[in-house]
Amino acid sequence: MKKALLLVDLQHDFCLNGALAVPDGDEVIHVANQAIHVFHQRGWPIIATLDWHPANHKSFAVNSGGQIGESGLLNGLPQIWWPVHCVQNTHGASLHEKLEQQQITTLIYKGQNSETDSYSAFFDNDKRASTQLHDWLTEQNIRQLVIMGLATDYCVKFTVLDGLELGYQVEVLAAGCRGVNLQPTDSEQALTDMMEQGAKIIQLQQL
Ligand code: VGL
Ligand code: ZN
Repeated sequence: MKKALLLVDLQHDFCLNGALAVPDGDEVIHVANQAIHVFHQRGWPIIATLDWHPANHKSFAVNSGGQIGESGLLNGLPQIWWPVHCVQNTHGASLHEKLEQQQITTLIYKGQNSETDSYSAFFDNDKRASTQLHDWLTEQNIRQLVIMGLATDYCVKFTVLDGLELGYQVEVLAAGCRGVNLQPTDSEQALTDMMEQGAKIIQLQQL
C-alpha cells in the first residue's frame, strides 16, 4: 500500500539561528533527504507543511501582550506565546536550503488565520477550519503516513494525533524529529502520547 511522507515545518525559523530555533533542528534535514530519496524511488507522494503566519498573528507574544514561552488564552484556548516566526514570504518561513525540495510533490500551508494557532497539519487548534491535507490524501487513496519534522512536542505531535483520529496508520520517524522542550521531557512525553494513541515509532531502515 502506497504511503505518503509528511515533512513537518522544516523551515529556517525552526533551525539554527532561526526565530524559534529548535535545539539541533538542523540535524533532521539529512534524515528528511534520505526519506525523500526512498519515497521518490517508489513514486510515493512527499508532502511538506509550512507554518505560514501573517505578521499580526496572535500566537506571537508581541501581538498578545504575553511573555515568550509563557501560556495564556487565545480566543478561549490555552496558548503558548511564541516569538515572531514563520511570517509569510520571509526567509525564516522558507524551507531549509539543504532540503531536497525538487522531490516534494505537495505543499500544505497552515497558521494563516491570525486568531488561532495551527499546530496540526490537518486542523486549526480550535478544529473549526481544516487544511486541504485530508481531502488531498483521500483523493490519492492514501491511508498510511510516515511523519517527521519540527517540532516533536507541537506540530509533529498534533499532526500525528489528528492523523490517527482521522483513521490513518501513522509511523513516526523519530530520528527526523526534534522538540522545543520548554520542559525538558516534553518531546519524550509527546512520543509516548503518540504511541499510546497508536502511532508506531520507526527508524530510517524500516521505511
Ligand atoms: C510550531 C510553535 C509555533 C511547530 C509552530 O512547528 O512545532 N511550534 N509554531
Ligand atoms: Zn507557528
